[in-house]
Amino acid sequence: MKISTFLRWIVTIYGLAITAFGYYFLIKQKWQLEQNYADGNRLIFRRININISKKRTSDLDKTRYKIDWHDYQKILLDSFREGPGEQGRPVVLSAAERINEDQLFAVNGFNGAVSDKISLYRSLRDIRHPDCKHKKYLKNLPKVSVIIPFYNEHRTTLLRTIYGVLGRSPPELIQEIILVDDFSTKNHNKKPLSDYVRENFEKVKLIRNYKREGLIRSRLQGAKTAKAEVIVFLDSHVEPSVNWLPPLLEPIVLNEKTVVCPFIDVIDHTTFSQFAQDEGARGAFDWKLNYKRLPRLKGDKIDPTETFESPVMAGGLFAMNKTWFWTLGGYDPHLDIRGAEQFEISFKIWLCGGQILDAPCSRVAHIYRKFIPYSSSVKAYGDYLSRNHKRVAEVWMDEYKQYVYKMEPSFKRVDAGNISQQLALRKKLRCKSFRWFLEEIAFDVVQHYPIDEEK
Ligand SMILES: [Mn+2]
Repeated sequence: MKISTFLRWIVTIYGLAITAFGYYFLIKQKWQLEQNYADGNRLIFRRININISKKRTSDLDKTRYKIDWHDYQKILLDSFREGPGEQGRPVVLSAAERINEDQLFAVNGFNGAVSDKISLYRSLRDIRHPDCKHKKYLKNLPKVSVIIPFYNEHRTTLLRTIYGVLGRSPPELIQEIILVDDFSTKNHNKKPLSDYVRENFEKVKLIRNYKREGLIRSRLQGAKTAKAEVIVFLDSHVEPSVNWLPPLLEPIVLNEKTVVCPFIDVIDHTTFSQFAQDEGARGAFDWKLNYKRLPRLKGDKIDPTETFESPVMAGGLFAMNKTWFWTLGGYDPHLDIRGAEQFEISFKIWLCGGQILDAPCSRVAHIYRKFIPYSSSVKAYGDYLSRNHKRVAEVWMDEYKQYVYKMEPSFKRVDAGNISQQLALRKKLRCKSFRWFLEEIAFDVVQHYPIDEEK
């Protein structure tokens, strides 16, 4: 073999090795990007990302780069916890412990004596879909102000709500927790609570109403003082589950007009055991404006960890961009106490260009009371339930309000008060018609609750 042929071989092999290494390097990089940007439907973006400059990549990182937000050390520590109610297990009281049981049940609508036996921070069972347990979310998530209004809430259920939020959220995402006391009359909600909050929490603020305003205006009060980019509303007797927060926030980063609701699990009012309500449903209404749950759509079930559209939110647990909340005027401030607010905000979000998603990987357990322990009529506000519903029907439901009045004639007789501001807002934001909502978003409501239905 001539030396020149030998050299030619060497050069060729060397060239091939460099090419192979180059390919290996590219494929490895692509694989890493796919890991980071894994999202199933962003294949095209991933391919493009390989060729873009570093600066461009860092811009894209804000909306593409994902991490595992789970705190595995904490999860492990929680799994070792033992004691009454730990791991979401039911609690049984001894005869001696049952002395106050009836009295505490009567004033709360749930078993306050059982609550008092459970640690203020307790572990829950992880009942999320297995695929949620390693799901990644955007690294760049906004901070939140968690707003928790309360009225005569039992001491330990209120504190457990706070410890649950602080214990199972990434600390860097919690700007503050805002407690709004709606003029409670129980002594422990007054100075003892102020003292406890001051001595034990850095991030918790307590603001108080000077007369009974109700849940709706209390939420507005909290939102007014909120400092973070995103506000999260919670009830005062909930226990957020593991990694509940990132799945609520990511969809808001991708579209700031998106409002995201967690799955709401059940804490039994008698034993405080924790269990799932079901595998999720889409929120809707009947023509008396009762909240109803409709089956999920077949297409939603392809990926059980993915968010899905819901026409009406379940209650008052949701995350929302603060600016978007105020663009929509918050809640109608003339809705008194409680009732119809979930319809008002849901109709408004959809009709005025936003969307509501349910996030199956975000779960918050909630105590559903056995009964409402305080008088549901607040004298100063008269028949506020009918008036609230009528305001919503008049402002948002167009010609469809007549079906509500047909099914619930009592609404027709009440005075809705001045709705000119609400109507002006609807006009200013150029919100769509209720017909559009029924055709595009809540398209199966009429199938389940026909509009010509007689009583
Ligand atoms: Mn509640």
